[in-house]
Amino acid sequence: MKLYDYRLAPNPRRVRIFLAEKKIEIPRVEIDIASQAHRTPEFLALNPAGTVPVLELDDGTAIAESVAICRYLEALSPEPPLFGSDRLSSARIEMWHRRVELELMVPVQHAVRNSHPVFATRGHGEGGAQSRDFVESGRRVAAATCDWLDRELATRRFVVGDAFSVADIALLVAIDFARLAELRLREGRPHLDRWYAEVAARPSAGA
Ligand SMILES: N[C@@H](CCC(=O)N[C@@H](CS)C(=O)NCC(=O)O)C(=O)O
Repeated sequence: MKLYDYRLAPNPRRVRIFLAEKKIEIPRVEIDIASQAHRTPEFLALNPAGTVPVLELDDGTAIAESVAICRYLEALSPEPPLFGSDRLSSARIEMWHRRVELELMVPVQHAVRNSHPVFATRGHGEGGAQSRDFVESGRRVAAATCDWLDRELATRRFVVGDAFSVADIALLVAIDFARLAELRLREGRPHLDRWYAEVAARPSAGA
């Protein structure tokens, strides 16, 4: 197997952290998005969506989408379980993972894409212009979600109970990525901050 990766991007980081938690080591191929390496015919043949991460299996099969890749790795190497260990924990992890993705990662991505200079011509406005509306709504939704998570994390160690899971990975990556939009999501949220300190100190966080 090998992972098509980009060091600076959030979605490949989710897979790198997942691999590190599983203690799986595989070769990485750096796809430099900044120089359009994800737009070459070779890469588009692998993933027509033109996005990283992509996991390429030994028989040449390509799996895109970070969660699909993590699901494959979980089936390949079930320990430690990061998608839950029984039907209730699996359902709760799925619930929170989706909330973190839809209510935090997506708005954070909207804010970054419409404010960071790297995306100057790839915003959500007319002709790829950056849109202040997307920045404002992204910031508002991300802040509201983090208020919610702060209240939740007052009652437990990780996003779901006492076990680190794929939902924690998504939350860590979203919070770090938000800094590109000048969003300091831990500020004024003591429980989220306490959670962050523990999760960011795991060796996998540097993967
Ligand atoms: N839903 C996909 C999103 C993949 C994605 O958007 N990847 C970004 C990097 S984080 C990318 O490749 N962007 C290419 C571009 O901006 O053109 C996943 O979870 O893997």
